[in-house]
Amino acid sequence: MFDSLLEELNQSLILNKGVLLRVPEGLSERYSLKGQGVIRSWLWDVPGFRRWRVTRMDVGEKLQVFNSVAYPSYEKDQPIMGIDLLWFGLRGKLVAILDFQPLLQEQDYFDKYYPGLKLLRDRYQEFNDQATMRTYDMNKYFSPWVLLCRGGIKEARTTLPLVFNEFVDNYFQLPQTESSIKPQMVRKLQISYDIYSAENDPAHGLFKSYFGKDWADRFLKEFLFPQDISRSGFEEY
Ligand code: BLA
Repeated sequence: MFDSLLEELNQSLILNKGVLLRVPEGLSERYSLKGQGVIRSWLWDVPGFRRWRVTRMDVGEKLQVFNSVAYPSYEKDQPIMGIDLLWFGLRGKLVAILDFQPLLQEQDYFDKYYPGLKLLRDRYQEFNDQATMRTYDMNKYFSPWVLLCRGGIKEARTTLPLVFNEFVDNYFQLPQTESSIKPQMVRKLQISYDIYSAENDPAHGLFKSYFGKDWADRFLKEFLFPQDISRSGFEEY
C-alpha cells in the first residue's frame, strides 16, 4: 500500500527539478528490533523549498505509513505541505490526512492560498472527517479545508490516489506572488510548526516500540522536526 503514491510524488519532485540529498547517517533506513518492519526516509532539494522530507514505513499487514512534509523557502509565505497516510491492514482501516498547513490563520492568507484545496474538498466528501481529530488542535497549523479520511479499502484504493494526485499538483500550483510575511517571521513560524508537531506527533510511541527509544528520539529531533535545518549542511547525493 502507498508505493504507487510514493512513486507519483517522486515523479512530481523530479519534474519540479528536485534532487535527492543525503539523509543523516543511520536515519535513512532502519529495521525493526522485532524484525518485522522497516522505515525508510528521503530528503529532497527542490527549488523554492528549504526542505522536503519523505518517509515510508512498512510493517506488512499490520501497518503501512507514508508521510511527507515540505517547507517552502523562508522568502516565501506559502503553507507547509503535510501528508500523513496510514493503513492498518489487519483491520482494513485507512487514516489519511493531507493539508496545506497555514503559517497564519487569517482571511487574506486563506483567500490567497486555499481556493484549490477548498474545491478539492468539496469534490471528495469522504475527506471531510476533520471533526474526528483528537491529538492536534485544529486551529494550529491545520487549515479549515484539511483533507481527512477515516475509511477502508475502498477509499484507500479508489479515492485516495485521485485526491493525492490532485493535492500534490495543486500544491505545486500555489500562487508565486510576493510574500507578505518577512523571511525572519516565516522562519519563526516554520520553527514553531516543528516544535508543535514534535510535541503532538502520535508516532513517537510507535517508533519507540519498533526501533528503540534512542533511535526514535534521534529520528524525531534530527529528521522529522529538526526546527532549523540551516544549521546542518546536507551534501548533494
Ligand atoms: C494521526 N499519525 C496519526 C496517528 C499515527 C500517525 C500513528 C494516529 C492514527 C489514528 O488516529 O488511528 C503516525 N505520524 C505518524 C507517523 C509519522 C508521523 C508514522 O508523523 C512519521 C513518519 N501528521 C503528520 C503530518 C500531518 C499529520 C505532516 O506527520 C499533517 C497532514 C496529521 N496525523 C495527523 C492527524 C492525525 C494523525 C491530523 C489524526 C490525529 C487526531 O486524531 O488528532
